[in-house]
Amino acid sequence: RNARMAWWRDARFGMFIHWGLYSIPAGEWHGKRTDHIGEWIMNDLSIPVADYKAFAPQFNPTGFSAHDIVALAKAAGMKYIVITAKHHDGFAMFDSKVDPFNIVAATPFKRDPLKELAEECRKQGIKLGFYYSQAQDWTAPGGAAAVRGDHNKETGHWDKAQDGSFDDYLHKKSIPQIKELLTNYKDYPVVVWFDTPTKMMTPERSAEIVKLLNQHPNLIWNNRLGGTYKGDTETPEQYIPAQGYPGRDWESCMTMNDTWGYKSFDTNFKPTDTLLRNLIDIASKGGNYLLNIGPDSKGIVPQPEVERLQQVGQWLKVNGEA
Ligand code: FUL
Repeated sequence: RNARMAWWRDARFGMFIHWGLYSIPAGEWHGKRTDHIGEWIMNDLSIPVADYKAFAPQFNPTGFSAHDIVALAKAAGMKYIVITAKHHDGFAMFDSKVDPFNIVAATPFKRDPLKELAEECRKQGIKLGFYYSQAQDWTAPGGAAAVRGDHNKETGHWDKAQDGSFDDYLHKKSIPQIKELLTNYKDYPVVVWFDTPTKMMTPERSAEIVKLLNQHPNLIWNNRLGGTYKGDTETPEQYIPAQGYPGRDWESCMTMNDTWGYKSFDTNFKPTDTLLRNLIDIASKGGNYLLNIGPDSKGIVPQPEVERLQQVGQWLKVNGEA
């Protein structure tokens, strides 16, 4: 375990990327603005499955450049990237044979950003990990949904199209896609970042995924898989634990504004010195800082995020060991 964690413990600073179809509504749908995080818009505004899926043919992020994003992470002094391979909306940002609701099969873009990032990370010498929402999936029949608002109190669903068996979803989509992610990108991912297990990820179901993960002995995964699995890393979200986590590896994930997925009207960006103080605070307590960017529907990283990352990198160059 110590050998496996060594690079991660040295890294201190990584880039989180939340990017998906939700960058198209960008926080607003049919004249309604969500005051919650952008990648939750489908759930928060109860968007029907068919309407949400209709974003896919509109998704053509020709401004996406794996080269530029990896170069930006490097310029910032970051040592790894973790990107949303599939968020709760169920849309796969990678070439998936398991389910056609993905960026290659369902959009005019037809490219696999994970593959392009993997190639660039290899070239530019930084690590790559994948975020995967293993339980919540709001567009696949049977997928889980956190119970919110006036949705079904048991399933969290708001559309008949979401009806189905969770075990079917798990065995026909979630686990097969995790397999794809673990095998289609050569030496990557080095991290799998699970999220929101919900009550559906029982110990038995979680164990099926652990079996897969164990076939990749160098893989690092977080504490959000489910069951009683603690994973390798604690994941404080949007805060820095006062005392760190003695005896545990941990990573504070944080946004620069108030959303993970792009929202056109969220301009509440933290100043660069706050980001630097966070990095220093976290590093001094033995943790990692996973700082998020949210590319827009063209694949472009918002300018305020680019500027801040460049400034952090400049500071590290002068004052740090980067
Ligand atoms: C949360 C998710 O529900 C958010 O959308 C985001 O991905 C964050 C990092 O984790 O729990």
